[in-house]
Amino acid sequence: TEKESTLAMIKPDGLNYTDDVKRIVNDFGFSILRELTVQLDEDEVKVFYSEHSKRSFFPNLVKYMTSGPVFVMVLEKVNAVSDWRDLIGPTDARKAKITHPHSIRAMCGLDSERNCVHGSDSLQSATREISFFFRRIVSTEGRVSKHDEL
Ligand code: YYY
Ligand code: MG
Repeated sequence: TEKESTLAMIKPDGLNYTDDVKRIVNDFGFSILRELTVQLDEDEVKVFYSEHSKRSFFPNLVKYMTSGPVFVMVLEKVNAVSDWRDLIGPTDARKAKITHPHSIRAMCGLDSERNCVHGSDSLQSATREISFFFRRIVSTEGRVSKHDEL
């Protein structure tokens, strides 16, 4: 069983929960390979979320994601992609509060838009999203090599 890397992000309205999220990251055995606080601009959000560009919520998503800095982490462990998705819970934080009360979105999210955290949905997405933020990290099969320099 190989280690994987995934991209975790705390969205602008979740930054107050950074310590809580990092405690959960550590408790569940993830290694934090990279951390970055960055203010995204509209064009960057449009690229990051390009798969949703035709959705009616897209303009609001771009507004929300540019409303302040985000905190990004590359997390590594066996099964990192699906384990992180399980920890954050369903997209709609209102639903998360009912069906996954211990999830991160239940803790700090508000609704299906303002859901306070992101997690890559597949190894392929993880590779794309990690290189979006950390261009000079070369990843193979979703795994970030610790030997690559930033
Ligand atoms: O992967 P995940 O974040 O759980 O959900 P997606 O369906 O990929 O949507 C990405 C992002 O878009 C979501 O985190 C918030 C926003 N969004 C929204 O604003 N309103 C919706 N009805 C669905 C998604
Ligand atoms: Mg998604």
